Amino acid sequence: MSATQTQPIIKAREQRFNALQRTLVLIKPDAVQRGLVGQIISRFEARGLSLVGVKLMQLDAQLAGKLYEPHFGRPFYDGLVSYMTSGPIVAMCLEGVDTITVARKMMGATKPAEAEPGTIRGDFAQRVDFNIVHGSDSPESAARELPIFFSQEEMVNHDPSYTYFL
Ligand code: DAT
Ligand code: MG
Repeated sequence: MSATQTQPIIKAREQRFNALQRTLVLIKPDAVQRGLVGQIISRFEARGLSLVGVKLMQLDAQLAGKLYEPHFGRPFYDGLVSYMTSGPIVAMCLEGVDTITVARKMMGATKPAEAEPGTIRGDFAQRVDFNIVHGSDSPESAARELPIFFSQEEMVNHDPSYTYFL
């Protein structure tokens, strides 16, 4: 190879997509009612996570129960299901690098009093039972939760240019 020739730095599409991870994020009913949808989505967009699925939904008790099945039987479970069905939510599938960890960090601690300023809960929420966003907490949770909200066809395939360098 001559000195002027370089190795291609752009990896094959399949290889690049293997570096990406998808997660479920929900904007809960109180945040929709308070008009925070745009601000919350903007934060994830600004961080570089791609919106690959989005829908406005009214959950019923069955769907909310499916999402929070791991919490069934906890003292706050019934209240949580009533809260999640009290009005429309926005469901999103976000994609990026280490998306699950990044989205959870951006959301802040479950209890808003413990959430750092600069996080979504730390900036917009006061109560644990009205903590305005949900995010899958592990790859296993994302794999369980995403199909509750999105079929494969409802999630698009992006090819943002930053993935060329992954
Ligand atoms: P997270 O939403 O941060 O993943 P989690 O999975 O432990 O938190 O709990 C799910 C939701 O249940 C949480 O967002 C709000 C509600 N919740 C949790 N602990 C609670 C409590 N002690 N009192 C009232 N609601 C609670
Ligand atoms: Mg959780």
